[in-house]
Amino acid sequence: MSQPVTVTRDGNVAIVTIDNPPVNAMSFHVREPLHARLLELRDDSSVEALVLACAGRTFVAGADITEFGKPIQYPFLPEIIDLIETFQKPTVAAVHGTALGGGLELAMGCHFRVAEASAKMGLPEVKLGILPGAGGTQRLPRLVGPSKALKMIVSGTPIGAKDALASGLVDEVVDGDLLANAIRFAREKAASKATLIAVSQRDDKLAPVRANMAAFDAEIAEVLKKSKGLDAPKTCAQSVRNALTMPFAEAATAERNFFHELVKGDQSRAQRHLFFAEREANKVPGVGKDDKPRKIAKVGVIGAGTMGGGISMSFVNGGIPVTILEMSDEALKRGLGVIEKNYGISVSRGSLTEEAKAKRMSMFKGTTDYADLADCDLIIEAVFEEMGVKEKVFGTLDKIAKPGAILASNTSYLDVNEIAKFTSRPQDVLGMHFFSPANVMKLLEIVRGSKTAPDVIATAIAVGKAIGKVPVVVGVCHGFVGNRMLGARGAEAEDLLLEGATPAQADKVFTDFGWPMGTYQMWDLAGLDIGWRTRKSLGKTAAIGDALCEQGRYGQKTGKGYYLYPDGRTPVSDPEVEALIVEKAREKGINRRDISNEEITERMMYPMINEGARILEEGIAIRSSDIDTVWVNGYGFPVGKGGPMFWAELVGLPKIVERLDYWYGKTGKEVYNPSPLLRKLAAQNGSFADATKAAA
Ligand code: 3H9
Repeated sequence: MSQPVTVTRDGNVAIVTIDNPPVNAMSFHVREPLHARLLELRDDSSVEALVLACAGRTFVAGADITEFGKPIQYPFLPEIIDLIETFQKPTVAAVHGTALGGGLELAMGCHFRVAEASAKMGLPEVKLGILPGAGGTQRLPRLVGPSKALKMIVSGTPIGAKDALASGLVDEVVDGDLLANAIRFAREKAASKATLIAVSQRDDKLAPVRANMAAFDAEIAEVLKKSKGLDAPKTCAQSVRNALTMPFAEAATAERNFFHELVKGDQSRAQRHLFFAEREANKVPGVGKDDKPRKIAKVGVIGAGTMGGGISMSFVNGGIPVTILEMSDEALKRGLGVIEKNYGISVSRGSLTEEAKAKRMSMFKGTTDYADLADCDLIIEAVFEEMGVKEKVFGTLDKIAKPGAILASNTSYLDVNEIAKFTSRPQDVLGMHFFSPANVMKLLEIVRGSKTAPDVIATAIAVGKAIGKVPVVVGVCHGFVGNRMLGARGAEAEDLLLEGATPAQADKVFTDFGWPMGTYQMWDLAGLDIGWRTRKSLGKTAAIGDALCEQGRYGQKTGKGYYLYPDGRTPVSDPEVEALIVEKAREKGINRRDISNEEITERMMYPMINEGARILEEGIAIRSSDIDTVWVNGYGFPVGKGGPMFWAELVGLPKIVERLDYWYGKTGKEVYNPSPLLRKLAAQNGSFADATKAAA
C-alpha cells in the first residue's frame, strides 16, 4: 500500500500529496502523518512555499464519515487547518475532482487555491445531517461572501471551478497540468513577497453585510423554507450568521460545538445511514466485477404516456437518445408534445436554455413501427398493466430486438418471470420500475427475474446511475418492495375513517412526521379511479373510496376527492366527505370514536414495517438498507428518519411487535400479524442489519 501522505520537493516548493483511495477522505491514518509533515515543513527554512495536492481521482472528498459517532483520534481536522494557517510562506491547494466538506475546508486553510477546470467544490455536510465542522461556515463566507456561502452550505450543492473563480473561492483555474501550475503559482507568490493573509483573517466580504443584518436574516428565512423538520440546515444558517456577529475564533468554537451536537443526533445518524445505504445498494450478490455492463448508446421506450414520456426524458437528460414507439401517430404527437411542453416549463423557470431544449428534443425519435427499435441497446415498455398486453409487446420485441439488447418492463406489480417467458431470451429480461414523474423521481427499482443474467443487472445499475437515478435491485413479487409496502401502509386507511378519523387528521399525522403528504392526499393526487378499477377487477370494495368514485370524485384531476381542491392543488377538508364517512360508518353499524394520532401511526406505519420485514425474510430485498433507499427516494419518506426500517429501530422493534400483536388480537387482520423475522429480532434485541448479515 502506498503512503497516505508523502512529501516531495520541486526546488524551493514542497509538495504534500495525500493518497487515501478511493476519495482521499481525511481518515486518522491521513491526519496523523499530515499533521506531522506540516509541522516539519512549516519550520523548514529551505521550503519557501507549499502545495497541497492529492493522488487518484479526486482532492479530499471530506472527513472520513465512517469515523463519525466513534471517539475521534487526535489530530483533529480543525487543528490541521489551523496549523496550515500559521504558515508564514504561501500555501496553495491544488484541487482536482471534488473538494468536498473537510476537503474544501482543508483547501480553505491554504492561502490560495488553484483548481482544474472540471473540479467541483462544496460543503455537502448538511446532507449528512451535520454542518461543516472544520471552519467551513467561517471561511467560506470570508471567501465568497455570506449570501453565497449561506446558499452553498444550506443546500450542500457544490459549484464548478468557473463559478468558484468568479466568486473568489479559487484564485486560478487551469486547463493543463494541475500540479505544475500549482507549483508555478506557489513559486510566484513566494517570489512576490506579498503580505499573506490567512482566510480566517479576511474581513472585506463580511463588513458590508454586517451593516444590514435584517436583510441577511431575510435571506436566511428564504433559504430555510424547504428545510422543514431538519435541524442541520438551521444550524448551518446560524453558524454562517455567527461569522457576521462573532470574532472568528469564537464562531469557530461555536461551529465545532454545533458539529458535535448534530453528529450525535438521530437525524445525522439517519442521513449517514442513507449515504452508505445508497452505495451499498449497488452491491448485488451474484453480480461481480467480471459482469461488465453492456453498452447502452440508444434506448427504445414503448408508450408515450405519462410514464413512457418521463422515462424517455430521463434518458435524454442523461445524454442517451431515445426512440419512442406509440400505437398511432396521434398518440405519438400528443406524447412528444407533452415532453416539449415540460422542457418549455424548464426554460421559463430558467433551469434550461432554449438551445439545450432544442438539443434535447432532437434526441427523440418517434415511431409507430416496432422495426425502428431494432438498433436499440435497451428497450423499456411502459404500456398498460395487463399480462395480455405485455405478452404481445414482449413477443414482438423478441422478434425485432437485436441480439444482446436488454428488454425491460416498467411494470409496477406484474410477475417479471412470466413476462420473460414471452421471449426466447429470459436472460435479457428484467423489470426497470420508474416512479412518477419519472424524469424527476430518483428511485429505480431493478427487478431481477429468476433468469436475468448478472451483466444485465450490472447494466441496469450502471445506466440508472448514469442518468442520475438511485438504483435498487429487488426480487419478483406483487408490487416489489415499494408498492407492496405502500399497500400495507394504506390497508387500514379506509377503516380508520369509518372508525372515527378524518382524512385531514390522519394526513396531518403524516405531514407532521415529515412525509410530503398523507395517504388520502396521495390517493387524490394519483387518482382514486385507479384503485377503484383495480378493486372492481378483483371483486373488492371500499365503502368510502367506492362512494367517492361513484360521485365522480376522482381526486385532484376532478377538483375533488377526499378533499376539495379549489385552486387545483391545495387540499381543503370537505364537510360532504365527512358526512359521507359518518353515513357509511352508520350503514356498517360502526360507532365512530376519537382516534388518537398514536393509533394512526400504529395502524398505518407499523404494518408497513411488518411488510418490510416480510420482504426481507423472503429475500425480495437484499438488505434492510435497500428498503430504506427505496422509501426515501421513491415515496418521500423523511430523510431525517432514515427510511422505514431505520426508523423502526429508533422506535424499538419490541414496541412495534407489541403493538402489532395488540392490533392483531383485536382485529385478526393479517397486516398486523408480526412476521417471524420481526418477532425474532424483537425478542433478541437484534437489528435488521444483523438479519441481513446472517442471511448473507
Ligand atoms: C465532513 O467532511 C465533515 C467536516 O466538515 C468536519 C470534520 C471535523 N468518508 O460515492 P462513491 C466511500 S463530512 C468515508 O461511490 P463516486 C463510499 O462509501 C463529509 N467514505 O464514489 C464508497 O465506498 P464503497 C463531507 C467515503 O465517485 C467509496 O468511497 N463530504 C466518503 O460516485 C466511493 O464513493 C461528503 O459528504 C467519506 N467522506 O462519488 C462527500 N466519501 O466503495 C461524500 C465516499 O465501499 N462523498 N466514501 O461503497 C461523495 O459525495 C462521493 O463519494 C464523491 C465520489 C462525490 C466524493
